[in-house]
Amino acid sequence: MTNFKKEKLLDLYKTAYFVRRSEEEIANNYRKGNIRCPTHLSIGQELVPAIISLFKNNSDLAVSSHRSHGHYLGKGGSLPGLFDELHGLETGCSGGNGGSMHLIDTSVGFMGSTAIVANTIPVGVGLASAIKLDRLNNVVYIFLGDGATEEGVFYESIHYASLKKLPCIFIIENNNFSVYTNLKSRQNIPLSQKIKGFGIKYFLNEKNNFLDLYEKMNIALDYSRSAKEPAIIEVMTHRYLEHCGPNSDDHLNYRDKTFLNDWSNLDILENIKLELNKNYISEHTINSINEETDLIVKSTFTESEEKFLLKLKKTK
Ligand SMILES: Cc1ncc(C[n+]2csc(CCOP(=O)(O)OP(=O)(O)O)c2C)c(N)n1
Ligand SMILES: [Mg+2]
Repeated sequence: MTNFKKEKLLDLYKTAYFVRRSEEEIANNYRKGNIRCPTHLSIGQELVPAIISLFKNNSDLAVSSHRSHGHYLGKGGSLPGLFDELHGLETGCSGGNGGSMHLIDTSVGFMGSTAIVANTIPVGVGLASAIKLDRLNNVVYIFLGDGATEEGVFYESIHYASLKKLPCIFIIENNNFSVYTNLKSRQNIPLSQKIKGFGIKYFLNEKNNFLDLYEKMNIALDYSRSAKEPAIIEVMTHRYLEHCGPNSDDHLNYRDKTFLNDWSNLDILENIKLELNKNYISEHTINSINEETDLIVKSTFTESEEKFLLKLKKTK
């Protein structure tokens, strides 16, 4: 753990802040109408992307779903590629044809995200199968939400991965909601209990505890890589904004006040900052990281937007 603190804490903060600022930039500019695709932001859910970035290995693969900006960036996906994709430009990571829910950057092993809930889960299992057949030493991250575990294909996929001993890690970001419906109204038995029957190693992470997730990710990765076995990590998390779009929808009251307060006290950036302070990393250092990141994110977005406006002018 001490090693983690010394070597990784700043990197963890940098990625978490970078992912948050990138999505805030999207939210702040969305109302202009230049981004014309539905956009599911993961502001508040930066823990998983930040942890993933600490295990950077472009030969490890990843797939994701509709809320995938963080996973794409955490895996090292190109920021101009993301912003250009949102603006529908040919220079976007999917050639401008896919928008926010169809991201890809194979140069860093991010093999794609799609809009159909649970759609990429079996694709990830297929990739893990190919890795095993090719006798490679890599793993596949399969990112999904709690809602996706209600699709039959999730159970088929974990069954197949367990049966065939495939090197993949299912990372379930459980934000307790599928659009407006909470987990209790949708599932009668805890996910962990259902998973038990499939004989897959299962880990739970709660309360944005990044040290705990780092440790569990390490164990899961070592295990999956060496034993060629799947693992599941369920990460309790929280999205700050509406299901789809740049606004808060807390006034709709589908998430009760205590739930919202509990999570706002667990903000991942604030959590990491507390740990940075404990490790005598100064406010000045943190501010410099923030300023440098703000500059990169803002200038990359502006550049992308200008390209979009120029294209719009030409087509008029
Ligand atoms: C097969 C399918 N059913 C329904 C939808 C509509 N839909 C889009 S996102 C979503 C909720 C998914 O919840 P979850 O997997 O928990 O992800 P979260 O949005 O919470 O990140 C639904 C129902 C869809 N895109 N695909
Ligand atoms: Mg959810």
